[in-house]
Amino acid sequence: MTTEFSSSSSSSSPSDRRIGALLRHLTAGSDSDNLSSVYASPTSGATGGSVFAHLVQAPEDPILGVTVAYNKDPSPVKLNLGVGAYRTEEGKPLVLNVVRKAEQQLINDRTRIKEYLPIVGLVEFNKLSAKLILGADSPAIRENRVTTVECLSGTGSLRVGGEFLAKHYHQKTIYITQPTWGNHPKIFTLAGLTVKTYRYYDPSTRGLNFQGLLEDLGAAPPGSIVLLHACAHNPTGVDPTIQQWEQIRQLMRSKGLMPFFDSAYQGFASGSLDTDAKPIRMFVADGGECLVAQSYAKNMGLYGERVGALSIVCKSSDVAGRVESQLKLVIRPMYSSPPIHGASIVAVILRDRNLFNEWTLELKAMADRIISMRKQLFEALRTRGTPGDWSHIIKQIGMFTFTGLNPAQVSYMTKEYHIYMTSDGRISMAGLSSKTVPHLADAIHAVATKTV
Ligand code: PLA
Repeated sequence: MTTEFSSSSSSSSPSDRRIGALLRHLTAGSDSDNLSSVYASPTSGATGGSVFAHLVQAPEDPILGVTVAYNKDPSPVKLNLGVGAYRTEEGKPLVLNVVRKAEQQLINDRTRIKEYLPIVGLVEFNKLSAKLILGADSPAIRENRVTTVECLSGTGSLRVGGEFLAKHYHQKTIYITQPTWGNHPKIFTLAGLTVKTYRYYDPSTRGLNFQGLLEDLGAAPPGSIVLLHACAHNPTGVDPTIQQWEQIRQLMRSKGLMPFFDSAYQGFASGSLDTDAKPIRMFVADGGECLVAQSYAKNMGLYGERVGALSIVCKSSDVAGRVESQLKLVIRPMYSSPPIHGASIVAVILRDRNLFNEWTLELKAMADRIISMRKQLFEALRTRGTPGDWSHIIKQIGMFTFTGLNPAQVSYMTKEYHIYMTSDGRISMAGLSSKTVPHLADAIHAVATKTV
């Protein structure tokens, strides 16, 4: 190494320069050695193994990996019921008409620019998002004690909220439902929280384990964070009734537990935006604090636009202002500021009464189609005389049915029928159509009548 003796520095003394020259002369023969040692260094191109050679191949994501496998299957009858993405009766992805109109408006507006948004995102979008989830007449909004930041869809909103809590909230444990969306534990662990579960689903009734839920939340240390699926629980499709929500609220408030709502399916469960937001509004109405992560992926079909919002309802506008200032410190080093296009589409639709009404109709049509798929699948199994009680297909709500099929049955259906779903037996009803129901029913009938 000669760099320490470099004589190129203009500040070096004549004697330094002489020593440098002498050293270069003495080591002249090793110049090429120097070069080869550069080439052989761990990150150089020529020789040697990769510095990443020790890595093992990571498994595909349990949900998104289903689509990867589906895409590789050449079968003409293949069916993807893995990821929760809406399909039309023709099995095609859907861009809502109202979204097309909003985009046209945006394109026609020549004054629109592509500057960075502020760290908190599009301010009008944030206001409208808070109104959509909390209700236009929400006292919390009126009293200016809600802070809302635009985030990268539901996932980004959960992550930002998680990191904010890990940094600033006194309790670092978050309780999530057993089972839950597979990404929840990863998001919150990486955000710096400790993840624990509370009982939620009872496999024997394929319904809610309400007693277990109350016991587990009742035993959680005071102040713990509790993740609640606002509606259309993923993966089970089982939601508490409004009376049960009220009991959950009372219990949580009495123990000072912090509600963190994940609202990924507003409008998809019942077809009504207001009905699906009710549990959240019950918690906000009592004057207490909570967090809400919203996604527009499903209800506006804006999956790839990655548009969502995190709202934190506080006790006073003063606190809300300081919370927002700290949220900015979480966001800035993470992705600096959110994207502009998706949020602009949402703002155009939410601010215009006609477009808003049109959206609610399209949303209802999607929810209704899913409900009709439930009925058709249930009927198809009944006419086949498939053994077992399949009534949960019509009782469960939202995008998914938690069939009760086990991993072996699922893999049999994939191998023999080219039907793709997550290994826990969850099927996306939104991926089904009248044409594909018989194929799915045949597959379920087959696995239910033979030992796989
Ligand atoms: N929360 C829940 C409960 C979800 O089911 C999903 C998406 C999200 C948040 C995040 O969605 P977003 O970031 O796209 O807004 N769950 C899907 C897709 C639909 C996925 O796994 O990413 C699912 O198939 O479960």
